[in-house]
Amino acid sequence: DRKPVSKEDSSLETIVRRFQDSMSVSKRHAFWETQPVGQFKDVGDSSLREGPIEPPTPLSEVKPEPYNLPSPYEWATCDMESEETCNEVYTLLMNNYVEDDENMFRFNYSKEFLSWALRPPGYFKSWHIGVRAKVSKKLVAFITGIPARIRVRDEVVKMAEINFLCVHKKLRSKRLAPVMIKEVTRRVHLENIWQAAYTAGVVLPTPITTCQYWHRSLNPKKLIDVGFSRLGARMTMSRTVKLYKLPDSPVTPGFRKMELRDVPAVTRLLRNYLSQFVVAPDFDEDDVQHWLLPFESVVDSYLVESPETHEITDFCSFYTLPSSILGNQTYSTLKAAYSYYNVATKTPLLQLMNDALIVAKQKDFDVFNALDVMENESFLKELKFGPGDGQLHYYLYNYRIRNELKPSELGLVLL
Ligand code: MYA
Repeated sequence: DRKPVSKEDSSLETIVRRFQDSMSVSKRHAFWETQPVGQFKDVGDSSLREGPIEPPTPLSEVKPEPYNLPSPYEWATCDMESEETCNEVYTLLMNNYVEDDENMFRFNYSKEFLSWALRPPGYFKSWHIGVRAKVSKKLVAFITGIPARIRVRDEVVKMAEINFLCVHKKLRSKRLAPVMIKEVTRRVHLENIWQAAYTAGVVLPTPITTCQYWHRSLNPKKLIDVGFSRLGARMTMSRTVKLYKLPDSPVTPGFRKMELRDVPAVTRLLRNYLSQFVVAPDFDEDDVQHWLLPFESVVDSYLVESPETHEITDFCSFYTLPSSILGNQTYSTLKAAYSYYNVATKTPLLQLMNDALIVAKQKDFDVFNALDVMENESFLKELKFGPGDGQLHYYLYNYRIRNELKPSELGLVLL
């Protein structure tokens, strides 16, 4: 029931889980069957039109009061500008958020990351929803939305991006998640927004596409020591270290860190690039400044400025998302970089991404992760990424897509 902390794929468990996933279309979903999402029974029904599944209702018909929680709990809007609240959210997620299938790693989003991810231009505080124990006031569950404009084919749709759904381990399987999803839906509706986008590691009705994580070792010795990867067949540690060696610094002339003055050029480059995908964000300059301007230990962005014309021709970015290593004597954290948005118009994408790997290595990341979205397939194998055991399913709420998309038709990366 999660978004995967993917690690290198080498196990029978993966085959078993894939099989179970493939059978899960026949599973009943008491909650999801009541929601305006593509239902499994409708897969392949070409009489259904693309677009909103339900029309918006008048705002006066949106339930004005919150949904009921079990009586020991109460709703709490989380002020992510408050350091204290940010700490509470951080701690809940650090101890209870997404783990890999074998419970070896757990996402450990930093406070700075959470504060950045939840406060983009035009964000709503009311969409940062906590559940507290009434007596102790302890934060026991969380779900968030942020506003986004997402283009589906030639339609730009106002949506909420839903993320950080988390229920404390001791409160699992009590049907709290459906109440939280209904409550965030209600609060999104109150802002006159009727669609949402989200990702999950679990199969629900019905993914618009299913992507795979790929991993590029930067610090193979540590990755092997902590069980993230395994020594390949007929490989020694020293051959492995040599295999993943990278140059000390980027090779592309004019490769440099993005700066504030680059926002207009990067916006143009990115908008033009993303226009080719079926589903992609509709970024303006404010969005680019928020999401892509480098922010220490949160997001890194580089570009290529032509040494002759000073034109910005290429761009690459990644975000920082460490995972806690559960129960290792030597190491407590896996430092992971996640490929974000990349655009190559002049430099070959392969070379650009190799430079991204080089700077990630310089910054001491252990691994560089990427999904097979956009044009990523074109560099994964050549740059020595290996397939992960984690799948990531993408979903839209109250918006039907007629046929499943290929990962390469998707231009959206959610954090
Ligand atoms: S994905 C990350 C999710 N978080 C984790 O994996 C962290 C670790 N796990 C947990 O904290 C809990 O296991 C969670 C479930 C909270 C996930 N997305 O309360 P329950 C359905 C959607 O008894 P619990 C992310 O953050 C499940 O199929 N539904 O279960 C994006 C079942 O329904 P049904 C999920 O294990 C979130 C019901 O919940 C997920 O205690 C997008 C069981 O509830 C999941 N990841 O708690 C949310 N996992 O019977 C949707 C389970 O029908 C947003 N379930 O199968 C939709 C758009 C809303 C806005 C609309 C605006 C217009």
